[in-house]
Amino acid sequence: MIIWYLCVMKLVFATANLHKVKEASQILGPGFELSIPADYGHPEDIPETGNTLEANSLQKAKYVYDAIGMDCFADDSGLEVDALDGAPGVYTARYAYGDIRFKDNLDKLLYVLDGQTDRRARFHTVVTLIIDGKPIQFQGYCEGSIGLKRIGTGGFGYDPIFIPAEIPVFQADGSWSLVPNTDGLAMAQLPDGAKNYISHRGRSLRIMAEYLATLVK
Ligand code: ITT
Repeated sequence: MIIWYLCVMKLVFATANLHKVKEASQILGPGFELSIPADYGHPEDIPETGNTLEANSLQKAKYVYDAIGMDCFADDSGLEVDALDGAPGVYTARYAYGDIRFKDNLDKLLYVLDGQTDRRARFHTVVTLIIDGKPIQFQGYCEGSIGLKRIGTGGFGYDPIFIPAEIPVFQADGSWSLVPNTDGLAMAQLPDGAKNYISHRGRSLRIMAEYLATLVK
């Protein structure tokens, strides 16, 4: 059931990643009240055993809907690198797992791309929304490339080595416009609002919000 209370929509975000929760709250704004499975006594890692972002996103959302019984959504995200035929993709969170040569995922990706001139890549998010038990998916992409080293301290995950192709510039009228990222700024150098405007998560969640708005008209 869609619950409106003082025009606020309550949704459980099926994640244990608090960076995602912070971004989703900023992206969706005050019309949404987000909670997480840990708020309902489910702090465990939600299983992700699929071979695609779509499958894992659906698995996470269904797990939480079955456990908690509230309208919810999940976000499964991956970094798709052209020179690696789309890897690490669905394995982005575990890219360096078990490989003792690398201290973390970014370290491994920089190593694997050493000397590679084609560094094109994109972040891809699949959001699965479950309302009244019915799932629907939304896609979001952010095109860019993999930098040569880590830059910046904002965002999370791969943001210090992801160079978005376009960045938003704040206009005097309060809107954003997109311009080519000629300075090669990393995602981790952008303010939160700028990242959310161009990010895979921002794009997919805004489409979800538009869809939800159609349900309550
Ligand atoms: P949940 O499954 O609990 O939501 P997670 O961190 O495991 O959290 P994913 O399975 O979607 O999330 O894995 C996504 C991986 O991609 C993970 O390594 C993240 O650090 C990275 N990632 C996702 N979104 C990102 C973003 O906006 N910026 C940088 N890295 C991101």
